[in-house]
Amino acid sequence: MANPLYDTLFGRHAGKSTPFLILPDGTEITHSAFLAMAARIANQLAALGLKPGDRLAAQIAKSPEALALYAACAQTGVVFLPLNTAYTANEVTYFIENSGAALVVCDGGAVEGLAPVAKGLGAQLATLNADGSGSLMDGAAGQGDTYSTADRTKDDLAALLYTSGTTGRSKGAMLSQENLLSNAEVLVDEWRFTDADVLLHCLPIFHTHGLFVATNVTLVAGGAMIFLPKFDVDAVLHHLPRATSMMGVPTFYTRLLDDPRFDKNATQHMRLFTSGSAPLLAETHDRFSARTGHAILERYGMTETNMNTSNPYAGERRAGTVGFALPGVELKICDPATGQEVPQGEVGQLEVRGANVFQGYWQMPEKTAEELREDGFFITGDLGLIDSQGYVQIVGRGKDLIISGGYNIYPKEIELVLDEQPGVLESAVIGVPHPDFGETVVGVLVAAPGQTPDEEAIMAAAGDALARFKHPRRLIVVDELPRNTMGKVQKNILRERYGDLFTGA
Ligand code: MCA
Ligand code: AMP
Repeated sequence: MANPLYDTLFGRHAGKSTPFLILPDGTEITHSAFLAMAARIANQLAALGLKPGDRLAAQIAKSPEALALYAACAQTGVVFLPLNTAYTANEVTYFIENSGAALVVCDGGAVEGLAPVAKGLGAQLATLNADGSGSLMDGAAGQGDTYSTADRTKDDLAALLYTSGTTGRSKGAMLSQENLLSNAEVLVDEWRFTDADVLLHCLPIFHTHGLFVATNVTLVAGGAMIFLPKFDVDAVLHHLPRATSMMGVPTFYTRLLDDPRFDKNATQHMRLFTSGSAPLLAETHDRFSARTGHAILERYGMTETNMNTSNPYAGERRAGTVGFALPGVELKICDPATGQEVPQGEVGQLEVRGANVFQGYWQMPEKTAEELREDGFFITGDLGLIDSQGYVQIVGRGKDLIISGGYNIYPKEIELVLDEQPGVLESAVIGVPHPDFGETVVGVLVAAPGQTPDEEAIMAAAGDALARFKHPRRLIVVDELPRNTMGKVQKNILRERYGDLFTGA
């Protein structure tokens, strides 16, 4: 029986008493204890009737048990569908319905909202709380410590990760075992991870960065993770001495640089800091080098593709660039209109192909065909160029997307909510520079004739519909939106007009 994902990430550590997770209070969970916990959950999933290929939607806090649930899905062949804990019940309803999840695992506090939803959609519900308690673990406690791993191939689906779209509806990116494994193995080599590594893990585990890049890389290498529930400057400074490496979004690094305790002394033992999910300002890269002597290694990826490019481990890690295509990844810069490659050095849209590229969007063949070419190249929607030394630079986005603190926010989704509000004729949502989050959300509204939009009521309505991190940080009422001759809203003009709302520049 074979199961490439389970065998490579987890099975290989069977019987090892080496530490895998180091918790904030110093408690250690060994590789074998973690595998036993995962097997108990796997048995429980089987007892609940889950079969290979079924989807399991999980909106749960970061905990060792939550990570063991991911391992249990790999072992049982169940497709793991992790969800941002900030999503509202409204948002989660869509994911359960669209994925046809067989089981929803949520925090006990969310049961009231989600139980009727799950019932209505024919899904079972189990709970897993931040402290590891709940009905899932109650059931697992009575189960055996070993599980007969489900037979799977590298082409079978391992995970479904939802990513929003410019149309406002999220799409489930289907990731196969091969997509995840090939990328983790390449990154281990490129970034020289070994079993001596201790990764300071403070990213959430419901997105590619924290779940696949950080966790899978550590698992392939056989190292350990200091597993913090979330990013917090004091906690990072406290645990840094035991770490060898850290992965983060730019906000982590700007927040650390704002603290004078984060200096050469605190970081001299570190082997590697990586950054991604959002552009790292060259200025942040330079301040980091000056303060610590470390050059942050910036890389570039997407939910649909895992990681595509990386600055070199040994060569120059160049500020403002995302480095070179990873081994096994082909990257082209193309004219968005024709799909033809543009001459070297010119700006175009990035397209990528490789074993890292996803299988398509769950039950959305038309969307898949729009973004995944027949020859296997994926159209990223990012604009960039390749400089004279081969470094890839991301210079902008062809897609209407805001990245706030590493979370992607699609303006369309917010505009749909704002447009529905009483007193609002129409809206345009833009991202503007923000000193902490990189970018933040601003809603520009046009009032319906003779009416005055009630900003408080609008924000309350947004609260029910949208996760907190998507809420506009400012609403601005204008007489009309700037439009081009085709009638399209000129967001670039709005971004210019309101660009210094939060930076005061
Ligand atoms: C929290 N809030 C946010 C964000 N996070 N608002 C906007 N953007 C955010 N990212 C809200 C909170 O709900 C709170 O609202 C208020 O902002 C202040 O919270 P604060 O305590 O400052 O936030 P935090 O809890 O410290 O979180 C900030 C964070 C976190 C640490 C930067 O957002 C984070 O861990 N981001 C990492 C995201 C990530 O992993 N992305 C990878 C995606 P209120 O005060 O009103 O309650 S994967 C990806 O993009 C691709 C594949 C790739 O290349 O990696
Ligand atoms: P997601 O939808 O969460 O997968 O986000 C992927 C998007 O994040 C990419 O298409 C880019 O726009 C952006 N991104 C990720 N890493 C970087 C980076 N290092 N620099 C600039 N943008 C990035």
